[in-house]
Amino acid sequence: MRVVLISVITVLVAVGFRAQEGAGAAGARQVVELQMKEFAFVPATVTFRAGVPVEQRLVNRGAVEHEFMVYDPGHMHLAGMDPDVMHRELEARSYFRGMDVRVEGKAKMVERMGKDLVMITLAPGERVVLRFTPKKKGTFEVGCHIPGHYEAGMKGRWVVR
Ligand SMILES: [Cu+2]
Repeated sequence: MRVVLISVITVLVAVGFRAQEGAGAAGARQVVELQMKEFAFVPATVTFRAGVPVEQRLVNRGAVEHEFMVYDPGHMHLAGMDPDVMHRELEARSYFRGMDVRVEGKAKMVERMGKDLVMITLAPGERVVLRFTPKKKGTFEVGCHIPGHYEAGMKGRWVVR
């Protein structure tokens, strides 16, 4: 059992995460902290294993508010796009569509479309925990679309293997 656990931890640490053994029969879970600041997501790439429950901590360590959205950017050119058009596009392309995402903690805003998580806005110092199990595999984008932030480099990669 110890050898198996160490192997799991080694794999998850290798892709940039701390892993903790879940309580009870649930088994492994992926614990990730994603920080937001001016103007970046840290780390710039987060990688998940599909099918393994995630505990994602999202923290705003900046001095201004920031948004967290995850979506399939496709071939869209987001820079310069009309903000309302872009927001609707990103809602439709949200990674979390059709998923059950729990958000715990105080956030300035948690936006859902129906039951689907679309966006989380955090004021400086706020932190939340998201719990979900990723299913769709691929490479997606994390972005903050408060005017000027994305253009200043506030985006990251969200990889599910
Ligand atoms: Cu931002």
